[in-house]
Parts: sequence; structure tokens; C-alpha cells
Amino acid sequence: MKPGAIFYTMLALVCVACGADKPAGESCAIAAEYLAEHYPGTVSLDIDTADTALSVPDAFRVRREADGSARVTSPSEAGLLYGACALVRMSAQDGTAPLDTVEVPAYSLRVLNHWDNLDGTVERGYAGRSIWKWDELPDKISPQYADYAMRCAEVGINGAVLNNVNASPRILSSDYLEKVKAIADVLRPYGIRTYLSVNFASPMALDSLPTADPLDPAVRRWWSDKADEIYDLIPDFGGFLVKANSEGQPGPCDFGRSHAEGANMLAEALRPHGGIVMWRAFVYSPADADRAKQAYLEFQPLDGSFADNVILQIKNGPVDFQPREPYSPLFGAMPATPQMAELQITQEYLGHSNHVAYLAPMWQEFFSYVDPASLVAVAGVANVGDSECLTGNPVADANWYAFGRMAWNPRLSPAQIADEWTARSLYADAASVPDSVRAAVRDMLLASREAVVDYMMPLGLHHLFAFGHHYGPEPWCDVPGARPDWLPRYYHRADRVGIGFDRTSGGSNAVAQYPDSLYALFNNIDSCPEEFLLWFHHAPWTHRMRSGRTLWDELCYAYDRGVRTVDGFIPVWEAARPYLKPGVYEAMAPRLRTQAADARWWRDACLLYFAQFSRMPLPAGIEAPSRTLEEYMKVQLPISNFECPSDSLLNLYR
Ligand code: GCW
Repeated sequence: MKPGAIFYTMLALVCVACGADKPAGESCAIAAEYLAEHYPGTVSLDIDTADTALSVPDAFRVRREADGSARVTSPSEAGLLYGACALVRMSAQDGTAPLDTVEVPAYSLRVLNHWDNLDGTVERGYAGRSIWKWDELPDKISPQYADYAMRCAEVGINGAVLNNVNASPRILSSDYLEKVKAIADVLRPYGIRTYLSVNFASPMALDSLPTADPLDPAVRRWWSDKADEIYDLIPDFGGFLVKANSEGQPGPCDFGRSHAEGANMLAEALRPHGGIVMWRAFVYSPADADRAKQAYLEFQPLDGSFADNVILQIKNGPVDFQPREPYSPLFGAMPATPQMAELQITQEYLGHSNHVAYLAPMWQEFFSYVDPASLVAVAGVANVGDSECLTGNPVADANWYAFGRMAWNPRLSPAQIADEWTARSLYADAASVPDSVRAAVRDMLLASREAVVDYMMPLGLHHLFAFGHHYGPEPWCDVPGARPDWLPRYYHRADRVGIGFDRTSGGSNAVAQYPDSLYALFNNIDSCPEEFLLWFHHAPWTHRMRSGRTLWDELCYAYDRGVRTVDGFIPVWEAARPYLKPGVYEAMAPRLRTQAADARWWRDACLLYFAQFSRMPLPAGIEAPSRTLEEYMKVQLPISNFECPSDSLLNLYR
């Protein structure tokens, strides 16, 4: 055993504030154990409430001496745990040079949203079944809960909403609350508070109240009694996440009340206990012909009417987690309302757990438009399940990691996060990896999200997905009776003249929801950033792009570039093979082949389909499609949530 390990073991027994007379706190013990496993020097962990640089409880200071010994200080035990993890992380990057650094998180709330159902399925989850074993709880505690909690703590995630926003009322039944308590007890020492998604009609479903009207006194009493019951079991319970009046979920509008009246009623029930309400702005009642405008139209007028323990949770883009969207204009448009961003870690629209798509560049792009200081919190829709590595494949973990790091510090660069993550999670011995391999793997990660955009929907195209599973291409998709805004044609609007959704002042005027400077930029086809061109404009096929090519040719090249980029991932992976942790090469190699095949499928299906409208030939150098459009149109992926497709599934389109 390393000397350090003995030290930490003893430390774990006596530490907390390093007051030797106090029993060790659980978080401190976890920190000590983590250090024993991952850090070779001796470390002291001390509570420090006097250091003015440590301005919030989760902040920490790490001092490392030339001999590798170190001291971590923080006002809180959770901060000591974060500091211990930071020491390990920083030492993996820069060795043992002397160091004195303070970190203060950008947000006090950095929360995962699990879309996990009580029957063990996970909506848009591609990492197995739910990690929460509701049938076994509260008696049996899966060891995965603590693994999960440690992985959260390593990156500073401090909240978990356990269940799907399409919430079963049963989660608030007394039986389930006992199960929730059991999970909360495991997560607490890792600094994680537990939250629940709630169904707005719970009083009706669980206790047969005749209404869930938020202004009805009996309904208000029901929620306040329920809050009391929860806090009796879980004194540090975080609060509720609510999807209301969206995609069939009940909400205050069902009773003629506003979103604010609904949210405030829940906020009042939680307030005596210090809980919060995260109220989602993901709504698109067809009040306007452009779905991208609807959340703004419904919520912006409510600015200033929410209680102060309500946070409005807004998806990064105005439609729905597409590979690329402009930011949602609701951000910054409600100065009197606390707002938080909802980012999607699970790859619903980016190839599930089959494709490598490192999302830090996407989130960096979001934060380049939305000032991090204008938000009070960040949420990420988790990609966690009960698969052995918890994320379906070992590289998908990079997105969980990146989310946590960016929720802590949105200004971190995707390259730095990639370097940290590969050193921690990918390589068996990071120090032995040749620079050329390290750089190639980093470049692969950094290029991967843009590659997905290219081969799926470049130049501002969006929602070309097959109905339901959101995996393969179906720009032609037509489902009789479906809402038009669930179908790709609503978004791409390809015709003989051109392609794209006219959201300019001459079209749906969604541009008017943006601040003046961006309005002008996006509204003019000549100044609109080309990555958003077809989001905002219905552009002629012959429109001259900045490259000098026609729009049609540029579209073809973009699709083809995506294919070539992912073709290039395969040799990178081969070169990295000798340096990877056991099992990682084998887990990803078939996926990279699937990704390359899927990229061709996307490119060929989309270009063949759009060529019917452009009536222009593929430009020189673009590989001819191997199938006809009719063949691609026959592909039916039979299942809604799947991991790496089996060979038989791939044969459907190869
Ligand atoms: O993108 C859509 C997803 C739904 C999801 C919904 C939401 C949880 O396809 O599966 O439901 O968004 O965010 O509420």
C-alpha cells in the first residue's frame, strides 16, 4: 500500500475540519478514499470558513508543494471532495509542480435530469435500463448508485432529478418516496441533492381530488402536505422539475391558469423547506405557425410573475436538441426571471450511443451566444443507464464529464476538457501516450459533433429524422395524422426554388425574437452565418455561398465532408489501440464502423431526396450513392431505443 493511502485511511477516520475530536464526515471519508486510490502524495483536507476567496460553500483551494504533498481547503465537505478530485485531475495534467489555485463554481446548481421511467425504461436513453432499480428499492441498494455519485462528484454535479419529466404521478406515492429516500441517502455524501419530476395532475391521480387547479385551496393544501411528507423523509430534498402543458402532460393551462400560477403554487409548497421549482419552457402549442417561436410567445410575457424560488428551465435551442440550433431567444429576454439552460447529454439526435459526438463544442457555441452570467443554473439530460460503464459506451462518458465541467465553469475550452477526460478515462497510462496519438484523439473528439452536423443536417437544416426514434434520415417522412411540426418537411421545406425555413421578417419573423444586433445578422441572407442559413432562410438552390459554390453544391460537399471526417476516425482509433484502457478499443471499434456506415446512409438518402427538388447533379468528387432513394425510403428501423445495431439491423440499409 502506498504511504499516502495509509494516511488517508486514517484521515478518513478522524478528519472533517481536521478537528481530530470530531468523527469523520462521510464526504470527507469519500474524498480521502478517492485520494488514496488516485493521488500518490499526502494530502490534508481542512474546512476553512475564513478564506474570503472561497466565496460559496462548494468553492475550494488546492495547494500543492514541490514534494507532492497537498492541502485542500473549502468551507464545506462537498467542496473538499471537489477539491480532492480537482487535485487528482490537475496532477494528471501537470504533474507535481507547486500550485495554489482557487475554484469557485459558476453556478450553485449543476443538475442532471434523468428521463427514467418507473418501469425501468429510459426515454431517449441508450445505456441500458434505468440505473434506479425501483423494484428492489428501498431494501436493496445497487452498487451502481455510489459509482454514479462518485462520477458526478468528480466533475462537481450536485443535483439529480431522478425521474422522467413525463412523470408518473406514482413517484409521489408514499411507497415510492421511501425508495427515493434510499437513493437520496446514497447520493448525499457525494454532495448531490435529490430532486423529482412531478406530474401536475398528481393530486387527481393519487388522491382523487376533482381538480389540480393551482388556485384551488384543496389542491394547494395537497401539495403543501406532500412537500411536508417529502421533507420528513429527505430533509435536504432539492425540489421539483415540471413539464407542464407540453406534449400531452397536464398543467395549469388545463384549468385556465398560467404557467406562472402553476409554478408559484408548487414554489409556495416547497418554500418553507428551502426547495425550488425548475419549470420547463419546452412548450409548443400551435399558437403560431412556427414552432421555433412558441416557447418565447408563451413565456416571455410572464417575465416577473414567477416566485423567486422558481427557475425557468429552457432548452439551449428553440426547437429541440437538434445537432445544431441557434440559441433559444428566451435567454436574456426575461430579465426579471431566473433562468437555467437545459442541455442534452444523451444523444437523442446525435446517433444515440452508436456515434462519437463529443458535445463540449456544441455547449461552448451556446455559451458564446448566451452570457453564462445571465443564468443561475445548468441542467443536463443524462446519458446514464445500468450498462457496465453507465453510459452505453465508454466514450459517451466524455459528454457526462464535459457537462459537469462546463456546468462548473462554462468558459473551459472543449480541448482542455478533452485532455482531462482522455487522461482520466481513456488511456491506461496517459504519460506513455505519444503526442501524435494524443493530438489525433483530441482532434477526433473536437471534430466529432461538427461531423454529425455535416452528415445529418448541415447549413442550418434541422429535424430531418425518422419519426419516433430520431436516429436515421427521413426527410420524406409522412405520418398520416401526425402534427405537422413533428415531420421533417415542416422544417426543410424543400421545393423547386430552394430549401430552408423562412424565419426572416418576410417569413415567420422568428428573427424578431432575437436582440437587434442578431436580428439584423440573421435576417439578411448575406450576413446570416452559413451554419444557420437554412434555419432562417428559404434559400434558392443557386444561392451563392461564401465559398463561391452554389447552395446545392455546398450542401453536397458538407454532407460528404461529414462522411470523410468519420472515415478518418477509424485509423485514429487503430493508432490509439495500444494505449487504451482494457475493453475500450473493442467497445468503440464496431461503433465507429456503424457511424461511418450511418454517415453514408444519411448523406446518400438526404442528397437523393433533395436532388428531386434541386434537379441538379452531384458535384465532382462526391461519391455516388450505392442505393436508390426508393431503397432508402424502405428502411424501417423497428425499435425505438436501441444500442449498437446488430448486424441484421445494419443489413436493413447496407
Ligand atoms: O425531444 C423531445 C423528446 C421527448 C422528450 C421531450 C421533452 C421527455 O423526443 O422524448 O420527452 O423532448 O424534452 O420533454
